[in-house]
Amino acid sequence: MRVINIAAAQMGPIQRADSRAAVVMRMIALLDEAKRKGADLIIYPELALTTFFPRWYMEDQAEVDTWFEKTMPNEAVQPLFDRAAQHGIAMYLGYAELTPDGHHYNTAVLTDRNSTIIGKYRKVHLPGHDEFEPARSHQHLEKRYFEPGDLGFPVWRNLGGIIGMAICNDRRWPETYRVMGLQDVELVLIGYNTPSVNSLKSAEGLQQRLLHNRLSAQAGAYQNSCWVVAVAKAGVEDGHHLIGGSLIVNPDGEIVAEAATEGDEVLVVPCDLDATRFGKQTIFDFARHRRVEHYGLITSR
Ligand code: ING
Repeated sequence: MRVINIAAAQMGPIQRADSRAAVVMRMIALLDEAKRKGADLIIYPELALTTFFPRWYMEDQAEVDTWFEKTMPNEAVQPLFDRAAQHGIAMYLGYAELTPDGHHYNTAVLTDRNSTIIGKYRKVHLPGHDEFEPARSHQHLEKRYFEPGDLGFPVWRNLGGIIGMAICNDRRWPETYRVMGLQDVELVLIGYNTPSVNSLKSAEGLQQRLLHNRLSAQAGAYQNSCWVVAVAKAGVEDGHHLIGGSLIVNPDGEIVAEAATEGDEVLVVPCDLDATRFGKQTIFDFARHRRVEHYGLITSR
């Protein structure tokens, strides 16, 4: 048994006018609750420090950059890092990263129990568009504000297991999980901000979004015999609704916990990393069963 007590820390809406300080206070409250429930690791959403700003069309790069963190940690989030170290809880934290040489990424970091950053991931699959599209009920300008991630899909040893990271749209792509699966990943951490209304296909409703959220995480978990934790920023941000549905999926693809609200909510589940072994040694023993000579199209197109 290699049990990690995992806290999925779903966050409710962050309004455009909300300060990072106010958000960090909410995150610390979630962290304290996770501690009370015995957590070893806490997962926050994608872009957890601000509203989902890619819904807003901006032309002034100086304004765009106000949504980005120039260093991590920094003055605004240091209280969170300090509290996590005090609790001895490792973190997955999603935020907008502006590098010293001027690159913009949709990023997540993984810390150890001392709040030391041991891993960084930059979102590879950027959905949406890069110019204002009047036909849309709302904009989704991730391709305008972020560059595609340049770090691939690494995994790290932490808390006695092999942990990988992804962000939001990444969870819809099987390649995301398989590249980590080929590195023997045991736990995939994902933050997301998912609009409940498709800006082009108004018919796709909340229930279908929640179905696809479950489907993506369950398939990734089952087909790579790993745990998947997907955590939402949810609720209505300046009139725009984001789905909740944060969930924890076991290596058999079964949902073991799912958020009941669209607000700040902590789910804590004991996850035995050894539960990944059976699948990896039998049905998903990649070395024994995969036939890579037939897979060329996946990397060539
Ligand atoms: N958000 C959404 C997501 O992939 C989206 C974008 C929604 C794409 C619904 C397709 C369908 O969950 C982010 N931030 O990627």
